[in-house]
Amino acid sequence: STAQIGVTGLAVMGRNLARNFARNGYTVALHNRTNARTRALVEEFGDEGNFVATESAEDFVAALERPRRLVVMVKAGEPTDAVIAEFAPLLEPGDMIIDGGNAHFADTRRREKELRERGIHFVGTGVSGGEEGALNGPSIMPGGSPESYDSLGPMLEKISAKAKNGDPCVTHIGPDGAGHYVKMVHNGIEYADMQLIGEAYQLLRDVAGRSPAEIAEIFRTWNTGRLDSYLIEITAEVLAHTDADTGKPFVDIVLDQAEQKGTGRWTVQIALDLGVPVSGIAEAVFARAVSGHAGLREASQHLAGPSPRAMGEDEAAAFADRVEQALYASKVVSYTQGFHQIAAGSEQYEWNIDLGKVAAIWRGGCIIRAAFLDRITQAYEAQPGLVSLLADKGFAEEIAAAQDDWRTVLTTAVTHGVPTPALAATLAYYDSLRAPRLPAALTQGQRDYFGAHTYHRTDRDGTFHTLWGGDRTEIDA
Ligand code: NBP
Repeated sequence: STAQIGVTGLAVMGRNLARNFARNGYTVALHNRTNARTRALVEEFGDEGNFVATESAEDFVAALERPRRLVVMVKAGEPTDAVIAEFAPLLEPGDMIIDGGNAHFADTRRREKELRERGIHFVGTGVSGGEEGALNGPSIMPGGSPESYDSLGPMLEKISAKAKNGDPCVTHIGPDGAGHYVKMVHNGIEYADMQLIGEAYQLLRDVAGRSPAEIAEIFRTWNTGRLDSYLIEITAEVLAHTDADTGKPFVDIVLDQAEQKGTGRWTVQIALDLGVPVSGIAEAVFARAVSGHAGLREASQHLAGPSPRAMGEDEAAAFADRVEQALYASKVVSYTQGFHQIAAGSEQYEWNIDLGKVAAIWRGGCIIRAAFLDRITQAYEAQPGLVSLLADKGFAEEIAAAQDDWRTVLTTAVTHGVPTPALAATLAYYDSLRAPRLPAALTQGQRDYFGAHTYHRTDRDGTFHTLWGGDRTEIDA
């Protein structure tokens, strides 16, 4: 038993993670259901480090030094349970199973509990950064017991991405499902980011009349400022790309039906259960759904829209600047909503998640890495009990400076008939929080009228009902 870590499941993610461990000096035991994958890895990359290729579960487990650290990178869902069922009987108390797949945190909670009862640490771990990240340094979000992090943390810190200041992009998120939960919300925020960028693109295209190549340049400029992020960077690359077959902009030859694997949908489903308004993320998930309803869209081509309006050159240039303001403000709001969801999950499941640390480990490696995450960390460090990112003075001031443009962009979008669901939902959230009074008072009145659901008053304590069907006197309920 010579290997400090083992990886089973050697498709793109597992194979790159195994190589990453090996390149960092660890001896890595390898295993895959289909042995051909294991052999291929050793053949192609065996000279990158020390690998111990194994072809059975028993040999794999025997190759690992104790306490064993066994990383599972198989397809999430039933395959994960199958792998646990295969390996758990071969393990001993104190050993660790690290699930790096995109598991649902509820599954992780169940698996962690079952394995804990057998003395095995189950470390549900979010891994972000795609195959590139897995190889060169992902952002890593491990849950599970503090003891497991003591043993595993230093290794994860070594293979993880590093932020610009050198900090490793990994931290112990919290017990049982906390890591996979945070990874889920990370992906939800990623959906919102992508949708907001998509809406900004469409406004620049359809309202400001810019070509994809011109928009690529605009995004490149934005990427040098406060929007500096991986997603803005790759957006410029995609927009600048020309299709080799047709010579057309690549973005114009791709079918406009967005697919999804489910983590965005989970985020919204859980947000509904917890009562957390993540409207930016929800609109992003719905926008992908709308795009995929090809028949519905086809049948709607006759629906009326506004008369086309052309924008003068000066106006278009000024509009592009306004779109940057709107995109930034909406981005701040969607992160605000995502962090609210993490805080709510942390409270519900007693995870005690440090929100500032979550922002800090997203600064490198992951898909939503962005310069402004530093600001989020600073905001939570300055005020650990911060109720909302919008309550941070710095963010509030930035949005105050952006809001006129944000509103102009949305009224322009409406006038031109360009759909901007996520930009609009995030502004509506902002205005809802700001509003001194909400029509919820009327909602309560309606509920009391049709269902005697009662209401509270602003001027005195108690629960009340009005006799709507009678003389409309108010009674204590
Ligand atoms: P896949 O999700 O495509 O899974 C393929 C692997 O699962 C293969 O090693 C396969 O073995 C194994 N497997 C399956 Br399928 N059923 C199995 C079973 N019943 N027992 C044992 N092994 C089984 O691989 P991936 O794209 O590398 O992703 C791995 C995990 O990482 C997933 O959970 C994914 O959601 C997550 N993730 C992926 C990304 C990404 O960018 N792709 C990013 C972050 C996280 P075989 O070779 O014998 O078929």
